[in-house]
Amino acid sequence: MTVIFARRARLSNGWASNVSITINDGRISEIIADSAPAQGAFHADTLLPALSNLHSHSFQRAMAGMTEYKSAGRDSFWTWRDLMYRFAQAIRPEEVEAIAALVFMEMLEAGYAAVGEFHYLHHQPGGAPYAALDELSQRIFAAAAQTGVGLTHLPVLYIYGGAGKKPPSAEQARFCNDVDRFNRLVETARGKLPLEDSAIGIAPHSLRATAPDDLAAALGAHPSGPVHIHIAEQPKEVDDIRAWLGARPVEWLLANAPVDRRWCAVHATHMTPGEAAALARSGAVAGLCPITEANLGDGPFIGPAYLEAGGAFGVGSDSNVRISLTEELRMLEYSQRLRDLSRNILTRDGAGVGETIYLGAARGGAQALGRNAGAIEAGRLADLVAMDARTPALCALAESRLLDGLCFAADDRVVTDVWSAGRHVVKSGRHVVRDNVIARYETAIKSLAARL
Ligand code: NGQ
Ligand code: ZN
Repeated sequence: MTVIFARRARLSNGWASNVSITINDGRISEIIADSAPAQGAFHADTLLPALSNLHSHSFQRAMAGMTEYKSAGRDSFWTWRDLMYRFAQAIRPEEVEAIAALVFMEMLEAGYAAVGEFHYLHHQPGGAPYAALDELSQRIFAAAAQTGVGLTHLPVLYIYGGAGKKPPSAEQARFCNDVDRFNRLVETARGKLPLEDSAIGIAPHSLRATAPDDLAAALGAHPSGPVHIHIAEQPKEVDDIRAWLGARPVEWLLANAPVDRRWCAVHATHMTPGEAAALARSGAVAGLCPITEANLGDGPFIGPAYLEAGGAFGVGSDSNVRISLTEELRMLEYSQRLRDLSRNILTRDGAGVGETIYLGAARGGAQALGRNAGAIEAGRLADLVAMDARTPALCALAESRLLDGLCFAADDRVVTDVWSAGRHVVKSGRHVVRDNVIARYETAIKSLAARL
């Protein structure tokens, strides 16, 4: 049993002072406001529900900074993808593990308690399976066990090279399975999840990389658990899907798949207002990755129409070019302001923007990961983050403005402690096995860089 005593905490019905929170078996068992600190309680300043990072390809962290130069006449998402595919060819299993451990550690230090790892590096270069079909899933599991991050593993179904059942390129071979082998991979990995609160879902990569019959077959084999899909990230994808299936991607998905609260529509960037309202009504979570979407030139999310319709959303760090919770949320709102030439877009009913997107992303991220978290409530997993609100960027703010200050005025250095399902993995701003994780990452990245 652990007890945290927080000077203040953001409970689901508002701010409370002098809050004692008891954690048993990874879950919050009791919350008492206006309490005195129990002996042996851990003292925190300001306690918040910790976010779930709903979309990550951890291996891409190791190529951060390697694609920020002109390679084509006009660089784009698609020219970045060529470089990324080449990079993905070189990675070995022990490197997958070391990179994922670094990424999970960085996420925890930024204030995330859990991650949805959208995992498509399955096989050897050229496409032959490893001796264990789920070898690379096991590497992700080892990294989650080492760092203590809450993991929702999302093995990816990747079959085709592009819309219209285009054959995969040689570089895509590492990603590919037919539906039968994919189902076997998921079931094998399911039996080996690393921590009690770990979960598994499925991720049809995109409408480009699957076809309607494969999508239906995979969904039929997995009637419960999270379903994540990349959708409508780039205008070319919208054009390709319309040419092939006769509808825009989100429009097609909503008409042809049983989209509901299990689903996470990753990006969902290029939607009409009608699609946005329909996606919101489906109950699915929009998986927004504002830093990566800016980095890759995807475009801004259609926030006003989606929020107006009451849509659920969460945030993910996708390519992991930069892992920062505060920057991710800030970029989400700033992308809206830059498009609309106005301020305070992602909020309704007079609540602050930072408060709206932080608490919304906490709930939506947990929903997308199939994780009973996202709010400080008895019975939920103890995914918690403590920040130091006495820091200069926050010390003058009223409680009602603290989350706005966190998103717009502060940075991740205000995070002091993080608990993932009650595991106290970040203390005084540092992950508890930080040095070890970094040493292993440095060894791995030097060996990998030498082969690029
Ligand atoms: C991915 N990235 O799965 O890593 C993709 C690129 C693809 C983003 N969509 C690969 N941001 O689209 O096939
Ligand atoms: Zn992605």
